[in-house]
Amino acid sequence: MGGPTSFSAWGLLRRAFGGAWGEQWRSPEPKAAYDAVIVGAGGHGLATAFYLASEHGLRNIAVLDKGWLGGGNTGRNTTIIRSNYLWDESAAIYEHSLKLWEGLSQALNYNVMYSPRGVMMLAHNQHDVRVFRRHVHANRDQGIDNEWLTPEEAKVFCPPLDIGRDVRYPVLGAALQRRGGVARHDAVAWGYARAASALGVDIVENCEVTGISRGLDGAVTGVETTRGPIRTGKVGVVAAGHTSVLMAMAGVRMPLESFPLQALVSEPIKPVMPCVVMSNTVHAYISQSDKGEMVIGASTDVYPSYSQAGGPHVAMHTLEAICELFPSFRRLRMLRNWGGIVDCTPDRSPIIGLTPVPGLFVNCGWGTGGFKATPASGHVFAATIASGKPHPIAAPFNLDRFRTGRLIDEAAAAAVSH
Ligand code: FAD
Ligand code: PYC
Repeated sequence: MGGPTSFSAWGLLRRAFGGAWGEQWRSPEPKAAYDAVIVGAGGHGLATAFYLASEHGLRNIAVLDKGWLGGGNTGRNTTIIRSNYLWDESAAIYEHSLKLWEGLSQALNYNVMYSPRGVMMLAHNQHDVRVFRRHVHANRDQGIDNEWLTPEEAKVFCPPLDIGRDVRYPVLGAALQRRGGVARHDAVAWGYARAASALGVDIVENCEVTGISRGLDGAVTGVETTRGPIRTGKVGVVAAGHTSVLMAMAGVRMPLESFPLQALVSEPIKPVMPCVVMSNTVHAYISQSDKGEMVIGASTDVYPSYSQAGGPHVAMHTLEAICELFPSFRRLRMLRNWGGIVDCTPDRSPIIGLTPVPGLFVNCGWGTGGFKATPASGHVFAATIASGKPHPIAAPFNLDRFRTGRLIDEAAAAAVSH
């Protein structure tokens, strides 16, 4: 993909969809010094910069990316948005996000195509039924919408779904969050980038951070990059998949493993799929994009890796599951597949906040589920960087929990960690 001056599909897309911004915006040369530097121009990094500038008045800031903005997981995910998590800490941050999604197109003056078409999570065995019903009760206590459907009600909500009893994974019921849905991932990156850029933020592409410099007192003094050194007293690392590598540059060891996670899309067809369906037990989820493609996601590979392609057998398993749940999709041809690198913590919950290095902040560990968190993640991380203190919603997601043992064990509570 192209850099700032090259002729590329990305450049064409940006000009086509970016409107006035697409015509005028060029990735700038980095300045010698900034008040804060954000490493990673994914949705989370761009949202952080936007809220730093719009809510905290910090405008002399830069977002650096080794590639192009939105080229990481932000531009590779299946865009499922929901807030139906079990534990109060998780529900609080994902619901904060869902509320921000509801007004995001207006806030950014950019259509992110947020579409609350409902996310339905299928139960295939007694364990699933108990887990999802527990989620429904917990969410209602938390003031979050979630309801239990019988198989027949699930079929009414999603007509292509097969609820026959003679399949390998019969549908025993489903949890439905009606306010859940999807958005256009590229538009989220572009919308935050355009709004941050308009407030004076420098977004510098093709600028890899290769070192983090520290003073004699141990505090951050700047970053080394492939486009030269930059001085700053505040660095926020938001580089999903590569966090451990970056934090090691400052001598901080992270409790993270990186895995490939993949997705694929079918040829486009007329609208047939009215909602999002997730089946954690058989590891498949599906929705239909506004272009008509079926957007299908698989589970992570079993082995850690930095490869941006998942194992073909993982995709095959997913397609088998989709064909069984939706027999009418069997004849669809798959058009393309791709992968991203997600970083996962032992409790499958994110890390947001301060680090043992003064001036160094980290936001990572969103694993397979950080797209939906983009607005809230940026919002609470910006407040944390600006004040030097954890935002109350971010506070439970501190790095120290892996020393104290106060984990947020969303992974153990759900059928899987998605
Ligand atoms: P990214 O968008 O990956 O941004 C990180 C950036 O850091 C990258 O652009 C990278 O180039 C840059 N970077 C890395 N190292 C350096 C360096 N040394 N110097 C400078 N820059 C650097 N989540 C959901 O909520 N719902 C879903 O349906 C969903 N589906 C998914 C499906 C797939 C196939 C994948 C891969 C992920 C999915 N996710 C989903 C997860 C979600 O995509 C991520 O959690 C989220 O996008 C992370 O956003 P980010 O901004 O932190 O990371
Ligand atoms: O977190 O909802 C999710 C999700 C769906 C697919 C990948 N992650």
